[in-house]
Amino acid sequence: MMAAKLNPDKRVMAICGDGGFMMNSQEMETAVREKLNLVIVVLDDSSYGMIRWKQAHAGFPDWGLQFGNPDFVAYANSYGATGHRITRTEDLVPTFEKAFEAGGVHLVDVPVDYSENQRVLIDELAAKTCLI
Ligand SMILES: Cc1ncc(C[n+]2csc(CCOP(=O)(O)OP(=O)(O)O)c2C)c(N)n1
Repeated sequence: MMAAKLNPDKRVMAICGDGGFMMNSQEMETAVREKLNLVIVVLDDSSYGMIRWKQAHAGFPDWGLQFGNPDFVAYANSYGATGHRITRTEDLVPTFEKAFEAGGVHLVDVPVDYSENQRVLIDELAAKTCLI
């Protein structure tokens, strides 16, 4: 929010996990009141995803790391911001473009799928960095 405040002519995007976002989401009121130009991306997996994934990788039971979310589009709209939901990958960039062009505070709800984490972040990364 401060980046947007200090740089009103630049495109500012906040990329948040759904868990982290919901710990401070009431600050959308400030962003709207301050008339900021800000695009908030919420990576929506209804979990503390990285913790869940790391714990699974370490062999711990999967417990207490999933939660329900509000309807993020309705939630953003209720603050006077503009909510968007991505349902197709090809809509992602055009939605960002439209949000930046419109100005004001936008929330973009982006469902994410961690099922490829093992392949991308462990197997392929290790191979590319000669760790195996
Ligand atoms: C106020 C506060 N409480 C708890 C934590 C511990 N913590 C660090 S990351 C995390 C989970 C974040 O989940 P999310 O934002 O959904 O990110 P994901 O890993 O799913 O992308 C938590 C609970 C924290 N950093 N701050």
